Amino acid sequence: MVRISAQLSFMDTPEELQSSALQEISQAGNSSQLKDVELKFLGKNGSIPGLMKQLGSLSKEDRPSFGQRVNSAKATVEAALEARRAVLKSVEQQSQFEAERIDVTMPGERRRMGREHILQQTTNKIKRVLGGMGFQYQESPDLEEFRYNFDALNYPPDHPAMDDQDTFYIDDETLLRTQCTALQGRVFENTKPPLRCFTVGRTYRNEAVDRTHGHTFHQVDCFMIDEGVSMAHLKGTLGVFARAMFGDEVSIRFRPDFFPFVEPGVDYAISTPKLFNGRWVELGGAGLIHANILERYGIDTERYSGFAFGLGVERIPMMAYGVDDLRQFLENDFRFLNQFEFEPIR
Ligand code: FA5
Repeated sequence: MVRISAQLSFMDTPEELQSSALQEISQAGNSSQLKDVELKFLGKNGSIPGLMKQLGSLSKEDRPSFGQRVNSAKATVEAALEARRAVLKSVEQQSQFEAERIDVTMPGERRRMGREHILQQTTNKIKRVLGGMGFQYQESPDLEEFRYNFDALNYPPDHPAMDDQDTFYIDDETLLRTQCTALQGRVFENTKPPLRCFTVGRTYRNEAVDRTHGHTFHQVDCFMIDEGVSMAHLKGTLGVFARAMFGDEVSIRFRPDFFPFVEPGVDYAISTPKLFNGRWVELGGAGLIHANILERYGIDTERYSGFAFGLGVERIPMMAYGVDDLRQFLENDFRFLNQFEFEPIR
């Protein structure tokens, strides 16, 4: 290319700039490099617009043709930029799609499923069994009034039996219930016989904790009042309950025991060939509801009588699975808890 003027001789011609630009455009590997090339050649201070600034120093005759050559170089570079931009954009989009591609055939992330705690499973089963026998489930508070936990249950004031249950007192009138039997007074206040109720819940005692005694444990308490209720009804009910929990081969044994709220009172144990070589294992206490309690709530003892039984919920899975330390139930160690299948207790 012939230089068009002495003043421009040290500068590139439009054609030279065009060809450098086209080369750099073809070499630009991504949009941002291409943008740099565009700025370099066509930007405000770019080299091609820079040529136009030289127009004033050209002769009048040279100006139109030089201007045309600059414009043509500019148009060619713009077109090349546009074409390269389209190519790079599609390549970049493609790789973005690849990076963001979701493979719907990949297995999903498996969430760890929780399961009901073994004591909850046991509680559910108890509710189904007793509910199925016509006992109505009732909630009662963990934070209980002294009068329901003791007075209403025929404990004479300062009776030593209260000391058996080392109690967590909140104040003189309020305590953490030591036994679910505390539900009785709440029901008898408001419900006329015939009635059948039960509850399952946490109980608290200031125990010297060991393998079979917790400070926080769970009890079932169940009672009914109707005409002619006897120890035979109690034993029959406990037999059905025990068979539902431990299987048909279970036997049940009553031995005399004392609780202020029953007369006669028993403790009861079960035995089955499948568990502990058929050894008797104590489950809880039971008896006929004391006449003092019925009278206290205006229930005609000539007509009505009732039974009540209570037992420790932990005892059931301990026996069903051979767990020898009940502290494990509340330690929340998954290695222990995950051993229990969902519907385990037959
Ligand atoms: C009572 O609590 C009576 N309310 C039961 C009752 C109800 C008798 C109705 C008569 C009529 P006792 O303190 O024995 O009784 O407890 C009953 C059962 O709860 C025990 O046999 C045992 O299975 C469980 N239990 C008692 N203390 C603990 C403890 N610290 N840790 C775990 N289980 C316990």
